Amino acid sequence: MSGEGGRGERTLSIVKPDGVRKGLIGEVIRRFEKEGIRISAMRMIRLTRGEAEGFYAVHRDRPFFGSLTEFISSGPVVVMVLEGDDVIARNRRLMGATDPKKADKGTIRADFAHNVEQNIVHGSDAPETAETEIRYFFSDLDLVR
Ligand code: DAT
Ligand code: MG
Repeated sequence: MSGEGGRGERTLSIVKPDGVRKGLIGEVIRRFEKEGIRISAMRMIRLTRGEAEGFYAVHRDRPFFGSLTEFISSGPVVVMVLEGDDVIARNRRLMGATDPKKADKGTIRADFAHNVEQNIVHGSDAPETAETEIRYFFSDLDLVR
């Protein structure tokens, strides 16, 4: 599948431990379905600290890395592959800004996030990172065609 925009674009979504704890798995999925975003793979897992550090390796040198990886490994998460036209940007719009105080009204983070760290959902930010992140959790055999 091409990493370019348009048809068949895909992205990784995660309902983070706070989203699972708050009972928001269904709410997040409902928002995807309402937008016509297709889910082509989905699994519930609990990341080890090491797996969380691998996933967030790009943020290794940030001051919040320790706290972020502790949080993301603090409970089960739901990892999903989303597919559709322009789905990377569409998912980012549904999520809202990283900091819920700056997120647009009606976005997942504005509606439910506690703060900049406990912000309910993850979404890939570009085609290259989407492919890397999908590979971190899923093989081709996991993806519904
Ligand atoms: P996003 O999740 O919107 O792509 P990001 O890639 O910049 O945001 O950061 C990844 C995660 O790291 C983010 O969801 C929560 C955490 N994070 C980012 N900035 C932070 C900060 N200033 N303080 C604490 N955690 C932060
Ligand atoms: Mg990011």
